[in-house]
Amino acid sequence: MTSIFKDIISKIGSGKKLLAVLIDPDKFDESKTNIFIQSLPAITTHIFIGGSSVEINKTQRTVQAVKKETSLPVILFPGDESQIAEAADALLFLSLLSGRNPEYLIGQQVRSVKQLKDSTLEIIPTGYILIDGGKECAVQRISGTLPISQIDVETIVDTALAGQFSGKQLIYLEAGSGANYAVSEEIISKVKQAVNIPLIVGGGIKNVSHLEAAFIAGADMVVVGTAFETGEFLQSGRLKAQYI
Ligand code: 1GP
Repeated sequence: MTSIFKDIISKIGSGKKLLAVLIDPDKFDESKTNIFIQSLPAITTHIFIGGSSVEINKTQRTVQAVKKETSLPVILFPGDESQIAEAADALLFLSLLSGRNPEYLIGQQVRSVKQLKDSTLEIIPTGYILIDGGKECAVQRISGTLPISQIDVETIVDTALAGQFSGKQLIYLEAGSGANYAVSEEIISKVKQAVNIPLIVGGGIKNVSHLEAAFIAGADMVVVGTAFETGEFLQSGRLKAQYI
């Protein structure tokens, strides 16, 4: 199989934009996997699976159910080391760079090695940056770290660049699942200008206009979770331009 990361680079290189739909296993009804997958818009390019805290083995069951119904790449977006499922295609190996809690910078990562060292999962080092989305989110609560204020654009840009300099292959700007407001276009645009690795943006993207604004500002991939769970995204109309 082609490397998921190389495929992302190649698609971005040819001017495409990517949409990842996030499934939180704890909120997902496996018996409705087929209906959920069929309902996804044609611009969906990836499925992310993960949550801040997921019941043991639920991630594995969700990955298996989803893989049966789609050929889209399935990428783990784990809240912790228990959410590693071999049946997925790749894993975002996240470091929470906005925080100063060693457990989420390197602790969970070291403990996951026993499971990952013989794994066939493609591991993609990802700099994960939590940005204030207007309310306390699960990442903030569980990691015990504070998000960076949206006003502090310079710190966000420097954090993203520090991630790139440390060898991360992706930067993920996260406003938190169900955020009141998404990462601003100014932040997306300034981070995009600063880094030369793919930029993922997620949290609080509720409709097609938010998605389009993030794409135009410079996001290479946008992640949408809650608005697919509620159906809000699908009712929000069509994209104005062709992105894929
Ligand atoms: C959260 O970025 C994702 O980790 C998606 O957020 O649920 O708000 O779409 P939403």
